[in-house]
Amino acid sequence: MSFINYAAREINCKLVYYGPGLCGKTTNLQQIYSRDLGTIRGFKTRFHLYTVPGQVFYDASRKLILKGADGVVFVADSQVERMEANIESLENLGENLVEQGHGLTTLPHIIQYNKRDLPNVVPVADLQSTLNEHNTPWFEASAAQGIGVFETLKGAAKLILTDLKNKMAR
Ligand SMILES: Nc1nc2c(ncn2[C@@H]2O[C@H](COP(=O)(O)OP(=O)(O)O)[C@@H](O)[C@H]2O)c(=O)[nH]1
Ligand SMILES: [Mg+2]
Repeated sequence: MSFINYAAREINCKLVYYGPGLCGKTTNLQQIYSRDLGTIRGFKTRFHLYTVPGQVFYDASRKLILKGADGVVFVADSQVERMEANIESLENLGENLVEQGHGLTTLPHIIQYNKRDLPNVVPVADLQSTLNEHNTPWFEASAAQGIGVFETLKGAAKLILTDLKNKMAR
C-alpha cells in the first residue's frame, strides 16, 4: 500500500522489521534510519522503517504496525535457545498477515539471520530448513556491529520495488 506523491515524484514504502523479542530489530533500525533507495519510473523511492514489539502480549500493536506494510524483514535470532521464539514469531507473522488479506506468499519478505557473531548459533542450513519455508532471500548479520544491515535493507527494497513495478504494470 505504497503512498505515491505525484507532486514530489516520490513513492513512499513501508517496511516492517518483525521478529521475537531481543532479536535485534531496533538495532537494525538504529544503524539505518529512513533511506531513499533508487528511483522507479522517475519517482524517488523512500523507505519508512518500522519495528514491532516482540513480546507475545503485544499482538494488537504488531497488527497495527503491520497494516499497510509493503514488505517485511523477519529478523531471526540465530542463538540455539531462541529457535522456539523464532518459530513462534514467524507463525504469528503469518497469522497476522492472513488476517490482513495477505500471506507470506503474497507480501514481499526476506529473512535476516542475526547475531552471527555469537558462539552458540544454529548453522545457517538448519535455520534455512526451519524458517525459510518459502525460499525467500536471506542475509546473515551482526546488527550490533552493523554487519549485514544494509544488505538486508537493500534486499528488501529490491523485492518491494519489483513487486511495485509489477503492480504498476498491470
Ligand atoms: N552479539 C550481538 N548482539 C546483538 C546483535 N544485534 C542486537 N544485539 C543485542 O541484542 C539486544 C536486543 O537488541 P534489540 O535491537 O533491542 O532487539 P529487539 O527487541 O528486536 O528490538 C541488545 O542488547 C543488542 O545490542 C548482534 O548481531 N550480535
Ligand atoms: Mg525493539
